[in-house]
Amino acid sequence: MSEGYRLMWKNLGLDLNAHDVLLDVLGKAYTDIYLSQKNRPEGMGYFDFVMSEVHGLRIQELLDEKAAGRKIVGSYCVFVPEEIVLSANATLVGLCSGAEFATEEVEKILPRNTCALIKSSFGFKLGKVCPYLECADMIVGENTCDGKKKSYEILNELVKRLYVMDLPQMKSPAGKELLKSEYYRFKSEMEHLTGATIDKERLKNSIDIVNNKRKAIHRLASLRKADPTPISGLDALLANQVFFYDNPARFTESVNKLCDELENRVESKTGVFPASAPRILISGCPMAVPNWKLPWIIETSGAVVVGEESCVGERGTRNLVDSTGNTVDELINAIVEHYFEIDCAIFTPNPDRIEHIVEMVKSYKADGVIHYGLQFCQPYTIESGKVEKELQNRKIPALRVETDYSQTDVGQLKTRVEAFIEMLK
Ligand code: BJ8
Repeated sequence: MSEGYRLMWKNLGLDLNAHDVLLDVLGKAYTDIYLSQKNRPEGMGYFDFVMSEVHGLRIQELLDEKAAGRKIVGSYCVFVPEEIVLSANATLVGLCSGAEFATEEVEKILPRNTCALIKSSFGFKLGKVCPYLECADMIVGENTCDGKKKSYEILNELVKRLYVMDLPQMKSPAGKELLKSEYYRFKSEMEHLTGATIDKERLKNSIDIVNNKRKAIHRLASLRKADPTPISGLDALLANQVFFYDNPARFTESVNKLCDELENRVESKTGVFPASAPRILISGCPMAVPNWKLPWIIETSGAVVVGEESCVGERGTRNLVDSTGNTVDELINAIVEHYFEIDCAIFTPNPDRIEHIVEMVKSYKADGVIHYGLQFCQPYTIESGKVEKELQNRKIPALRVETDYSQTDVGQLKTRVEAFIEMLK
């Protein structure tokens, strides 16, 4: 990445030496995992560029937005509605939590048996290596799992402005009411942060912008149903990860351009893997940048990932928000309806998620499901037993894996994944 960015990083308060180490590791991982893939669509060139500039040009853009009076809001969860952020004249960015960093420091303030995602978010803060975190005017936390909600009490002491959103735990009428009142509270907070008034027009416009991103991602997902699939699971995951960082309009345009190319590939039956490659659906915890471990293991073991039942994937994007409402309240209701359908494992009970997994197996013609649980993630690892049982009942092969962000278990995981793929063949 260009030397010219060093001053920008320094002004943001990053630890330049630690940041150099992070960029080195990231760059090498990207080269080994992404650039070594064969027969990639040309449209992935855009995403390669985004990744090469993820701490450079994109940060410069955000700082330019700030200089022009826009606010930057960071979040860790798909329950934070981008529609409300955009309509307050602010930009939402997902905060990195997909790599280990400063683990020793983190474990001084969080228990060792905390999931890798939470530890990672703290590691990026304590290690001073995340320019997104440092340029955010406000960070939004959410009361989802216990690990997150308790750790936000500590994060609150480390960042300048943390706002915590309460979230329901049950899909009941009272749960929906809570979500609605929390989205109204968030709307007021955003208005207070930016000085903007969120009216009907602004909301409608923002709903359309975010829906367009989702429509492009739906188009990409649907092209992966083809056999052979025209794009690797790794590349499709990257597009889903960039969803959280990029300028929304540019992202939509780039994904649609990629899809134009993929349509031609589907027509000519050009695939990245042979048609006989077993098709895998990944289900479970979200995979934030640069967490590519499991899909990389799967796709270097002779199978292809055709879908992700995940918040960085279909769980977060599958439905659109109805933008036909005529009042702010009707539009907020539509936003609530949309987000209330997210079947995160923090909900109890959570039967819709299992139905969604089964529906995805059918529509993506998956041969098997690999359930991905992060170690110490109680919601997903506990729910994985139910998921596995239900899949067995329906004669869908399933493998449960539990892992973290380290590389120490790669060999062991690969052996299990290879055996599963052999069985599918
Ligand atoms: S809506 S999945 S993005 S909460 S892995 S931190 S659950 S212990 S990430 Fe999530 Fe929102 Fe739900 Fe999606 Fe806790 Fe589990 Fe860690 Fe997790």
